[in-house]
This record gives sequence, structure tokens and C-alpha cells, in this order.
Amino acid sequence: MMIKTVCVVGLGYIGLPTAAIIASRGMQVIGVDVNQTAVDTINAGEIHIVEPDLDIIVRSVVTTGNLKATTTAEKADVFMVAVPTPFTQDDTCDHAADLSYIQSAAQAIAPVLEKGNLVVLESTSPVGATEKLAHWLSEARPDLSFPQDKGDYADINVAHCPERVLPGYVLQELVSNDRVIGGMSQACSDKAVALYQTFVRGECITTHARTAELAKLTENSFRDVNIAFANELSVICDKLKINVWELIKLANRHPRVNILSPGPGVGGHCIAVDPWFIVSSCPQEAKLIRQARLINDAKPFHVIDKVVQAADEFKRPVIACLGLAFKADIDDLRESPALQILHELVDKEVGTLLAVEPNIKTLPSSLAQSKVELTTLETALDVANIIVVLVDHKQFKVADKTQFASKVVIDTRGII
Ligand code: SAJ
Repeated sequence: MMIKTVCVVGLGYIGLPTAAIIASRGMQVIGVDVNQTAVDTINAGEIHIVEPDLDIIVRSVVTTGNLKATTTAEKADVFMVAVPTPFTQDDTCDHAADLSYIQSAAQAIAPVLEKGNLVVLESTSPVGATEKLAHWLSEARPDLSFPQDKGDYADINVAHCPERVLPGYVLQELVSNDRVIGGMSQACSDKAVALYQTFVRGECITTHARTAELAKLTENSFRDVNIAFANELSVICDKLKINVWELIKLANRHPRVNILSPGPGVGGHCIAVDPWFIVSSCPQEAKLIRQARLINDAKPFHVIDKVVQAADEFKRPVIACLGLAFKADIDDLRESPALQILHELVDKEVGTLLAVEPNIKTLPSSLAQSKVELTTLETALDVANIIVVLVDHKQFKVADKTQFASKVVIDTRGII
């Protein structure tokens, strides 16, 4: 298959970098998004999300004309779907995935589909979503045949190739990571491999769409379960008055033990979300995966209890929270346990609250009405009685540790 044009539906954290990399390989890329502001920003050669070096590559491919953003899908050889898969609002379904964005993407693509096209779903999805996408496309285009009916001989090929990139390293990992490519037929897999080989240096390994879907959810669940183990250990250590960091260092000296790091909880839009897609499809079977989610979601409250206890020892405590992002060295505050902890401390009126977050210039709007003050590490170390380390940003790691000596330190990341 000769690929000249690629239409990427969804220009967010995955779709935009993917579109830009493919455009940089000389293909014509049409980026589609429902958000007119995002479309205008990209067409001006700028970006609406934060990711290192993405601005440079987007500016370059927009200037050469290889990337163009629009709000409606256009004809192409390949369609890539990279839209969000949040939870449904329906509380009775226990964190089921909301596939409505994928359905809308199918409706957007269907009118311009042509015989020979390949459609790839990149969004992290529960098992069966790729088949649903193919079904929605076939409903809209009864004149074309699809792999669920015609297998290798279908007019349209459909595959799932889950994104696996780490926020902060997206441009490197898009190229260097191996890709799991799950076609709905062998022909679908082969065509998708041809697409990914145009920009991926890692290996492209083929499987069935359903296995690829579960593989992605498994990767993030593996992390979640292992972080839950570390978080549970940290709570046990608090009770037994043992330093969890020393404990883990010692245990990790064993050649077959590799415990991850405890923290204030698990944030981001992936690891705290994707395991639920396995739980909601197999609620009876996924006992460990569910428990890990509950353990990690409970961890912020354990930290809050510790802060409240420490604050009780002071008349008018000044408490500084170091870090608000969901992990180190990024400015992304969404689904951040650090931010959740700060909000709870505001609600509990535990004392004067300071926040140190070197990666942002203003506090998020959710804290605008609060008395929390965004300040520097120096000021925090000067005036605070209690220091709560919530994120292991590089600025905190290199700080002179003797400055913490006279403070009550609650270090959720083990850097002090
Ligand atoms: N965390 C810990 N302890 C650890 C490691 C992480 O508490 O030992 C916390 C972090 O502080 C953060 C959360 O877990 O709050 C998640 O951070 P992360 O860096 O582990 O992962 P994400 O969410 O940024 O990206 C993950 C990656 N998946 C895996 O590493 C298996 C990435 O490759 C995926 O593409 C991404 O999810 C996604 O989009 O699904």
C-alpha cells in the first residue's frame, strides 16, 4: 500500500504529535479536531498542549504544508483515531469506558471512506472497541465491506494500535517504542505495519485487535498494581515506624525483586484510568486489579491524615506543599494526587498553605478563591513549619537538605 495522505482524528496529547511526526516523514497529513481554537492554533504553527519540542516540529510541518488542521474529515489513504476514552457518567457501570468519542470519529470518517482505506484506532480502549468501531463504520457505509464480514478480502481494513508513549518523552517514544499492532484480519495487520514502519524505529509486532486492546490495558495495570504494592508498603512502614525507602532499597538488592516507588497516589490520565476498563469488563475476575486501584486512590487520604496530625502540634501552622503536578518535571496538574491533597487541606483549614510548583506561573482556577499562595522554594523553606513533598521535581531533589533540618517534613517521594 502506498501511503500518501493520512487523516488523524483527535489532535490531543497523542494525535497531534503523531500527526506531526508522520507529516515530517513527507506524507500529507490532515488533522481533524472538533475544537476550532485547537485547529486555528495548529494552523498558525503553534500548539495548544505542553510537550517538549512539539512546538518546533509542528511549526515546521505546518510551514512546509505537510500538516493542515480542520474540523471535518477529508479523503485519505489512512485514518487514525486518537480521541479520548473517559469513563461513562453512568455510576451503575463501575467505571466503564465511554466510547462516544470513537463513535463520533466513525461518523466523521464514514462519509469520506474509500475502498482500500485503512482505519487505525490508537485510543486506549476496552476489549471489543475496535470491533465496535468497524461496526459503526459498516452501519454508515453499507456499500463497502469490512473485516468482520469479509476478513482479508474486505474493502476497508481496521486495526488497533494502542499508543504507549510517556508524557514528557512523546516525540522520542513515538519513534523508538515497539508497537503492538492488532488487525481485525491478517491483511489489516499487514497494512497497519506498513503505516507504522514509515515512522517507527522499534519493532511492529502483530496480533488480533482484541489482544492488542488488552495488551495496552495490561501494561498500565501492571504499573498500577506494582505502585499499589509500594504504596501499601509505605502505609505498613508508617505504622511500624520503618523507613520505606530504606526498606525498598534493601529488598531491591535481591536479584529478582524490583519494587517501584511509593508516592502520594497515582495520577495522570492513563494508569489511574485504564485498569478500570479491565475491571468493568470482568468485575468478578479482576480482583487484584480492582484492589490496586482502591489502594492507590486511598493513598492521598493517608498523606492528608499525616499532615493534619503534624499541623495539630502547632498553634498557627504554615504548611508548604512542594509540587502540584501529577509527576516529576512536567506542568500537567490534571488528575494530580498532589493537587487533590492541597484541595483537601484547604477544605480542612489546617493552617496557612503555600504551594511551590516551579513548572507553573499561576495557580489553577480551582484554587483561585482559596488563600493558597504560590511561592518559591526559598520562601517556603524560610517560613513554613511543615514541608510536604508531593512531587520529586528536579529543583527539589537538588535543594540543600540541611535547610529542611528544622522543619517537620512529610516526604511522600523519598527525596529529602
Ligand atoms: N508513580 C508512582 N510510583 C512509581 C511510578 C509512577 O507513584 O514508581 C506515579 C506517578 O507519580 C504518576 C503516576 O504514577 O502520578 C503515573 O506516572 P507514570 O510516569 O508511571 O506514567 P504516565 O501515566 O505518565 O504514562 C503511562 C505510561 N505507561 C507505562 O509506563 C506502562 C505510558 O507509556 C503510557 O503511554 C501512558 O501511561 C498512557 O497514555 O497510557
